[in-house]
Amino acid sequence: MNIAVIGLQFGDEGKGKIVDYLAEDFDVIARYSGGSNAGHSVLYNGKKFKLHLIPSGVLRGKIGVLGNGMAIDFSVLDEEFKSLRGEGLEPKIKISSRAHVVTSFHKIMDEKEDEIIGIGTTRRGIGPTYETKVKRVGIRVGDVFDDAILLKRLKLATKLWSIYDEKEVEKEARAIREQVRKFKEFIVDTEIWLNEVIRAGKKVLFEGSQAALLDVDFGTYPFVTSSNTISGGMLSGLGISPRSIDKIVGVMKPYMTRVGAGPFPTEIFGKMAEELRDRGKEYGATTGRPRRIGWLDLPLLRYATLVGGVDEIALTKVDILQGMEEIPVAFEYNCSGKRKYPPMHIEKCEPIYMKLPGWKSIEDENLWNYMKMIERETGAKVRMISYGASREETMLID
Ligand code: 2SA
Ligand code: MG
Repeated sequence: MNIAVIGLQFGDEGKGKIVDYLAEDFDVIARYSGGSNAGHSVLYNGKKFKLHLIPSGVLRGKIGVLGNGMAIDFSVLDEEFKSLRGEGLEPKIKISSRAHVVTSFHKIMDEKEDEIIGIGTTRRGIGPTYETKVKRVGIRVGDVFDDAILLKRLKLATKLWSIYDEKEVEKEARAIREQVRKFKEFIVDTEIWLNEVIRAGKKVLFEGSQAALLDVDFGTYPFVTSSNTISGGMLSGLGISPRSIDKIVGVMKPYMTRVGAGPFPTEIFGKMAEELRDRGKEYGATTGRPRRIGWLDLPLLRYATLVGGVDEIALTKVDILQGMEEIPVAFEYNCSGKRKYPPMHIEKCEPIYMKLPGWKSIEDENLWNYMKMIERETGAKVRMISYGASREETMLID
């Protein structure tokens, strides 16, 4: 069985931990979208690792794939390698020759553009890298090994955005070459490698980054990331058949968080929000930004499980709400009539809340009723609950 793990909210649902937990049973962990905008926190041997590019399961000695759908910043990859090697871990990875390279010019553009657009991006150059990709002036990993192609693409991008002059283009080309060449031994046509591995019966875990509500097509556009983060993104982001994915697991928290700008109908402020932020350590793993906090939004959750084709749910961070008397949940929206699913423009909607009884422990019936409610509303089965950062604080449900 090959399974996929995706986020069902605005990111930071705990995908890193879930992937790490499941990784044991798999041979390969493959990422298909985003880049160093992602921050996956994983506890390993009592130490906390923040991974941005390398798939989480690699800590367990599995082979990690950085798929063609990714935007790769090799300076970040270098840092990540150094920190893992510092812990005596030698990451085994395969980097797609067709993934796009994030250059310093993409990062400059991200800063400049976000000042104007105001999405609140992570400023890691991800959006601009996908921009140059679809504009057909991007630099793929494999392009870096051809000097003429590399220079031509950089010059074109520079002309289009007038970021730097000719002299700087040469300097940038040298820097990119140097960074990417360090990883030469890991660069392959991952679409071929991965399909052959799948055909040979090896088990693959597909690791999502960001989340369904940040998907460029189905998220709260324009406040989204620039790639397809839902299950559909795996097919084009790795070059595999939909039939290679046997099961899709969605990860969610019993409350919600969001970093950056954009609509968040169930957002809360004040003391309660601060308390949950503290208890849940809700700060960006990449940027350290405090995350916005809100209650569970069922219209958005139903939508995310629907477009994500989610079969099973991993419910994380149940310990953070533990001890609360009542837990508010938005069951429907009121936006010129009641709605079960979100309309395109959710900022015009008023959430209609219900209060559910809180839980005092993992065994508490109220938690199990809450999970049944989620199953009823989404049609997906809750198969895992997580109640702490460590592996041991995870329960599988039959
Ligand atoms: P970008 O940089 O172009 O992808 O930003 C576009 C929007 O997507 C959001 N985004 C994220 N939201 C939550 N978590 C993310 N990863 C890091 C984390 C974020 C961090 O794990 O905490 O450290 O700040 C992530 N990556 C992108 C982003 O906030 C924009 O709203
Ligand atoms: Mg994160």
